[in-house]
Amino acid sequence: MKHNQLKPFPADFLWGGSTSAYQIEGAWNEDGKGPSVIDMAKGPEGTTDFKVASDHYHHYKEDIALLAEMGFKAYRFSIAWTRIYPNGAGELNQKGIEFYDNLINEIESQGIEPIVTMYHFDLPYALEQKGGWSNRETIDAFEVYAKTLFENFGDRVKYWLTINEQNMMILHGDAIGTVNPNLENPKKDLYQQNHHMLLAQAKAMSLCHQMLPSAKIGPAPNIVSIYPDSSNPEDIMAAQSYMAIRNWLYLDIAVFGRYNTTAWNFLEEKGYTPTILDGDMEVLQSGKPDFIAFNYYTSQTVGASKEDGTDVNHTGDQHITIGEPGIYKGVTNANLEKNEFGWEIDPIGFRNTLREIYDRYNLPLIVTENGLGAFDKLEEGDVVNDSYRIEFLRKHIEQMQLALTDGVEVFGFCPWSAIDLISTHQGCSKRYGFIFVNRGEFDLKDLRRIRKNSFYWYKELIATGGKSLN
Ligand code: BGP
Repeated sequence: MKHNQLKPFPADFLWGGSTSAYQIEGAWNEDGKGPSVIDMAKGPEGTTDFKVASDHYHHYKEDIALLAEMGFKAYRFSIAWTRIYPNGAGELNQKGIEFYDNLINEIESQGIEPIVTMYHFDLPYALEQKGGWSNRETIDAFEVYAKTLFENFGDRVKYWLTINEQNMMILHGDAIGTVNPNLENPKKDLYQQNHHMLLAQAKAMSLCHQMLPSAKIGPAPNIVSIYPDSSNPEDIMAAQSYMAIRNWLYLDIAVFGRYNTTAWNFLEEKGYTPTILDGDMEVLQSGKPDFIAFNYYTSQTVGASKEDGTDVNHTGDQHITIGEPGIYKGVTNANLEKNEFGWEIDPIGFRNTLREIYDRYNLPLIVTENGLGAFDKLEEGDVVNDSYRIEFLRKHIEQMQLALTDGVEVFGFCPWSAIDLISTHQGCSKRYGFIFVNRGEFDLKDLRRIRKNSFYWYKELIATGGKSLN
């Protein structure tokens, strides 16, 4: 759709950036922090672990000052559950409360709005040992943890995100570490975990509304447009099915409190349906989000399943396979360019995604991740010329403005990542930030913070409220 005139970004638009605790903080076992599943996992050969990361735990003042210099209106970060409850439940770690108290105060003192993710992949290891999300006790532990966060930080934090990319933890449990390969039916178990996470999320949303009437809370899945490989009706049906299984399953429950019909049918067909106890559906119906946060990197394309052993494909990211025999087959989209890591780049798909989510749920949207991972180079004179990142973000922000002009209510943009951090699967050489952190995979160097070219570009964009784009 063409527009004669673009709508400007609202004056109070939340321009910002995102990080997550395990990827940026380091200090993995300091001041009483317990281990998370991430701390106990073994990463791919040749890549660093998350023990020091960007050492934000010790550099947070300097880091927040740099975000303020860029003009950030909002900063999305996550709280490490294991800093607050080292064993996931039980004894509270006062030092953990203190760290986030200081961090939030620092963010606020710089006039930045804190947006807190309560759980970003780093489940306490102690809970994992008792079955993790397969065990309903984890729901109770999450509720207590949520209450503690609301009690301690609710006076300053107005925006809460429940669970980061729950759909990726379920769909790609092999890559993110939620799957238990020793079980007879690991996928069925994943959908049981999913059901429990959804209950935990609904309880946290209800609790937030009871305890903090002026705060807002929402889920933060990874939602992307799904294209059919061709106009063949079989391909179109495959895309619809994948859309339901990948996207709507998660958001329909969060917003409407019910399982999506196509997705439920898929679970039945495959023998993956979770056990639902009396009262569960009432809990799901009672917790409602105020907005939808979502992460978008790339669209995905699927065709009809061939059921010939070729359905499950690597369609870009080497760690993620797409395909479900009998339902859809992951394919490459020949219309799209790819980044250095094989991820397809699709800014128009970003506009499509914003429109699709808004049309379906009619809730305000905030983008909590979008960005380009690349092997940035530090040049002489502390220069990092990441023009490719500027290009990527420019194109996506242009499409976001078009979506806004289409009528989509989007109130913030927090790209990944505010500062360089450790990639979930590809170490610290795959960088996303506006700020370079001077370290190698195994050589910590001086961890100096260096402004990249994108830092100055984004600063200007924020200062002009997006006008410098045009
Ligand atoms: C999202 C996660 C982030 C981050 C990002 C980039 O799925 O929420 O934590 O890791 O993807 O992915 P990667 O680090 O694998 O490049």
